Amino acid sequence: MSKVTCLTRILVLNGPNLNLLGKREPETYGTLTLADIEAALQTLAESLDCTVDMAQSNHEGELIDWIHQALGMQDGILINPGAYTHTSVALRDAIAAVALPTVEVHLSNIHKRESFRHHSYIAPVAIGQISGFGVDSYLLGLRALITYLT
Ligand code: CA2
Repeated sequence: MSKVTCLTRILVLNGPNLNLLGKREPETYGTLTLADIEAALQTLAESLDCTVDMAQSNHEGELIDWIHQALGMQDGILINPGAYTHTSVALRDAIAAVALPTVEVHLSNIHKRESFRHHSYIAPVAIGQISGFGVDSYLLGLRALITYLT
C-alpha cells in the first residue's frame, strides 16, 4: 500500500515593525524575536503536515504583492498586519481579491488597547481573528487555518 501525503501550503505574513520583536518594547510584545516565532511555526507546521512560507515587510505594497503572488501557490494566509490592521483598505482589498482563507493574528489584545486599535479593516475579510496570546496567537491561528482547510 502506498501513502499519499498532501501538504497544505500556508503563507505567513508579518507587517511593519514586527522585525523589532524581542529587541524593543518587551513589556508589550514579549521577548521572543520574529525568528523565534517563525521557528515555532515551522515546528508546528511539520506536525500538521503543512508548509509555511514566511515573510515580513515594513512596506504595504510589498505585503500586497506577496498576497497577489499567493494565488494558485498557497492554500491559505496567516497574517499579522501590524498597524496596517487599523489603516489599510488596500491590504483588505488584496485579501478579498485573492479570496484565500485568511486568519488575522495579533500578539497583543488589540481590544484592550487604545481605541484606534479596536477596529480592523482585515477582520471582515478573514475567516477569524486571534488576538492577545503572544506567540500562541500564531500557533492557534495556524491550527485553526489547517482545520478549516482540511
Ligand atoms: O499585537 C499585535 O500583534 C499588533 O499587530 C502589533 C502592531 C500594532 O500596531 C497592532 O495594533 C497590534 C505593532 C507591531 C510593532 O512591533 C514592535 C515590536 C517591538 C518593538 C516595537 C514594535
